[in-house]
This record gives sequence, structure tokens and C-alpha cells, in this order.
Amino acid sequence: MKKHIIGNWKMNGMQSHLTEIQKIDEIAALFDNIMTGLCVPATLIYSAHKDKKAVIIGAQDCHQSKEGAHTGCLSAAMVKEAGAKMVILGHSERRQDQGENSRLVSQKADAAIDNNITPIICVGESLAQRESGQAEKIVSEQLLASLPSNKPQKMIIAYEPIWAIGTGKIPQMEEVREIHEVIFRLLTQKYGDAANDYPILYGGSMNGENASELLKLAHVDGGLVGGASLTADKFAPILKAAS
Ligand code: G2H
Repeated sequence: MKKHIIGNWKMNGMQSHLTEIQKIDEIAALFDNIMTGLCVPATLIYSAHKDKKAVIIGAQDCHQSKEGAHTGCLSAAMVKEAGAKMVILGHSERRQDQGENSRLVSQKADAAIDNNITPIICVGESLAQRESGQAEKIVSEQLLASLPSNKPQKMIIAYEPIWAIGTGKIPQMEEVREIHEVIFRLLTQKYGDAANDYPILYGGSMNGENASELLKLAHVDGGLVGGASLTADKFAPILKAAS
């Protein structure tokens, strides 16, 4: 499987940053052994996806319903029409800020799949859960409850320990390896050989310095990168490490 390096721009990025996406696209085109993606704010999806050689554009959320009275929300069909080919679902920031739970994430994954968009389903434990030895249990429960109703053709899982997000701290390599193995095992139990087709990404303070060690671990098929995806000069070393 190709390594998947996907940027998550979160609530960052104005029209003036499209030039940065252009630069990232040019660099991504040099690495045809990597699937490079950028999940940008909804306001940038359309402009960002136009005329791209290599980088795949994604959204950061979609609603679980097809359409209707949901002020301020965007359906999977809408982000697809704008140009998104994938969508981040259940990021811990949304689980915290918007109170999203795994059942809702699963419904959103169904909506994404119905519209031919690849769901990127995020799971991860808090520091308190990690310190009390519950990381494996929490991640397993979250994962199983967040998966779509049916076996998907395409799906990406991102393991993001909450305490590593935007903090510059990352877990011990062995801790990352253990959780990725647990995720792979659960996917295999549920989907059989198809589990080999679902990339499992690590997310949380991945950068040009730690990427190569993380990406060498078994079942770490790529990274979901926040801060270090905002500029081409920070993102490029991660692509290089993955190549
Ligand atoms: C984790 C990650 C991107 P950062 O949320 O999904 O962000 O790399 O800034 O920790």
C-alpha cells in the first residue's frame, strides 16, 4: 500500500493560502509513491482542488443527513460536489468542541460512503486514559462504534492520541506500534483480508523530524498532519520521509 500523508488544515487557510496548496501540489507530484492529501476548510475545497496534479483534496466534516433543515451544515454530497474526495470524521477536536460521539461518526461515515467519499475516521485516547492504562480499550471501543454500517470499499483510520495533538509531544514508538496493531487486528476480525486495504495513519505532532521513525513502524501506513501541513516547507520533509 502507498503511504498516505494527509494534511489537516483545521480552521486555517484563506484564499491567499491557495498558493501554498499549489506549492504542495508541485512537491507531491515528485512523490508518486505517496498518496498526498490536504483536508482544507470547506471555503477552500473548490479552489484548492482545481487543476491539481497530485494532491487530493478533502473536507474536515460532513453531516449525516442527505439534506434538510440543518443550518450551517454541509452534506457529503455538497463537499463532494465542491471537490472533496475524502472527509475527516470524528476528529477529537469535533468530539470535544461539537460533542460528537462515535455513533454520529458512524452515521457520517455512512453518508460519506454513500457519496463515494473516503471517510477518515479518527480515534484516540486522552492523557488520563493513557496514564490509567486504558488507551487500548478506549481506542478499540471508539473504533468499533465509529465504523460505517457496511464493509466499505475505501476507508482510512487515523490514530490520534489527544494529548499529542498540537503539543509537540508524541507517544513512545512502541506505544504507537501497539495501538496500530490493535486497530489492524480489529479491522481484520471485522473485515477479513479487506483490512489490508484500509490505511491506518498516525496523527499528533507529526513533523519532518519524527516522521521517518513513525512511518517505519508496522501498520503505520501514513500520517494525518496538522500544523506541519500548513506550509510546503514544513510538509515537504514529511513527504520525503514517507517516500
Ligand atoms: C492532530 C494533527 C492533525 P497536529 O490533530 O490531525 O494535528 O499535527 O498539529 O498535532
